[in-house]
Amino acid sequence: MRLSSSFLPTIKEIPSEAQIASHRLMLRAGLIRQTASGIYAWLPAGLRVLRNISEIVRQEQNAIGAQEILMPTLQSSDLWKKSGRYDAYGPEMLRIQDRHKHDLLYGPTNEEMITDLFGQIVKSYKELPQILYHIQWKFRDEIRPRFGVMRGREFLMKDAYSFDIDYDKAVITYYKMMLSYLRTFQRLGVKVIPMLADTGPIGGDLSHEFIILAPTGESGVFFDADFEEQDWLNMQIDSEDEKALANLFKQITQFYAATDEKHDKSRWDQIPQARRREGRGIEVGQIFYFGTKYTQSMDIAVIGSDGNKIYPHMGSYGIGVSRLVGAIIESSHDENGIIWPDSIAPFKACIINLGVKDEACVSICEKLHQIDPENFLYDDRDERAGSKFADADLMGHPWQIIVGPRSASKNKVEVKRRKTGERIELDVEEVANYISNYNDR
Ligand code: P5A
Repeated sequence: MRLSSSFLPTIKEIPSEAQIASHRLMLRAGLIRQTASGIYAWLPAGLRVLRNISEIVRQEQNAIGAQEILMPTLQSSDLWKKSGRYDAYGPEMLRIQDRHKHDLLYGPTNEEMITDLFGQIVKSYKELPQILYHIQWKFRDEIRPRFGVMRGREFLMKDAYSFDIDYDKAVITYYKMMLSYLRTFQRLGVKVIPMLADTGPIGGDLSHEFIILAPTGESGVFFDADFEEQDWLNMQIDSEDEKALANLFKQITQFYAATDEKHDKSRWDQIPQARRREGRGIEVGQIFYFGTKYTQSMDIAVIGSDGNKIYPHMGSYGIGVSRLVGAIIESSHDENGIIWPDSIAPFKACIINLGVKDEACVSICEKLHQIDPENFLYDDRDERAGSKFADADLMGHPWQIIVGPRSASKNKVEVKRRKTGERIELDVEEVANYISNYNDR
């Protein structure tokens, strides 16, 4: 993509409406624009990040046998009246009437709809377990939308729902999802801590939030410092091995980690003072086990092996895909701009042409651009070097390939790693290999 003809508007000034770094950077780097309070349009660079995150989430859901579907954003109120949540959900739910005066709503979550869908299709215990998920926009009429996409009104969520024959199987699915989440967040390049959490309007008695530590986070958190030392993912767990899953869960939960709503002072006091960590964090995911809450209230059952009705045990599992864009920036930026993890960067590299009127520069840039025209952004604008560097730093491309007249005459370019600032001079022909074989120390 060529910067001169693209829709990638960067802003030099600091937007006054944004209170936290990630919101400021998302506006300045041209990822989003607000269209109404808590509602955002995603511009090309932002959309690329959203898609990259979704793809990693999708791969890790598929890897544990979850199946992707797509449910609509609009739901009939009838389902919610059955479960009893239509009134209970309160003013956060956006209620709409169609021309026939039917009550609709813009889905804040999909427990009811999936339970109904499951009931239409699955009739026998033999068809269990099932894990279904979609990646779809949600609407919650938050009283105080703030921090940009972190607490939006319309936001993108991955929500998965599981159906199991009994409690024992359902908790295994819960553990499996926890493993999948740890793998997902690791691939996204962020450090998360699963913390015991309150279940709120979703319900149930077992829940964990996945928290990225950040001083601007909205959740108060308490955890054992030893938690940060653990490397669960090196344990090589097979997601079909029930014993290994239960063991992972045991290992994780032996360390104290809780959000403020679930903080247990007596357990806290037993942790040596030096290991107690108190702080703030951003909730990028939450998982729930709520048993038969919805299957029973909506009377959705399967036939068991003895011919009797069984209400499947359910869980639901959310990842805030759009919130993650803000949360990742919040934990990965410096004074000059965003520092994208390679796995989700909108562009792998930016080719910075410092001599747009110099034949050698232009020809080298064109050649480099051909390595990967989709993922190498080409800054071909006739601008000052300083403002090109500033934009590349602001947009956070993992690599900058700097092409200036002096080195271009010797067929050389400079390659800069955004994360470390490390620079190296390379022959033009070496660039592709250098970037693709690079390992961070
Ligand atoms: C689990 C999936 C649920 O809704 N039902 C389906 C369950 N959980 S949750 O914790 O309420 O939401 C899941 C994740 O969505 C993100 N999120 C938000 N992101 C941006 N703006 C919001 N207003 C917002 N509300 C929730 C969070 O990352 C949350 O963990």
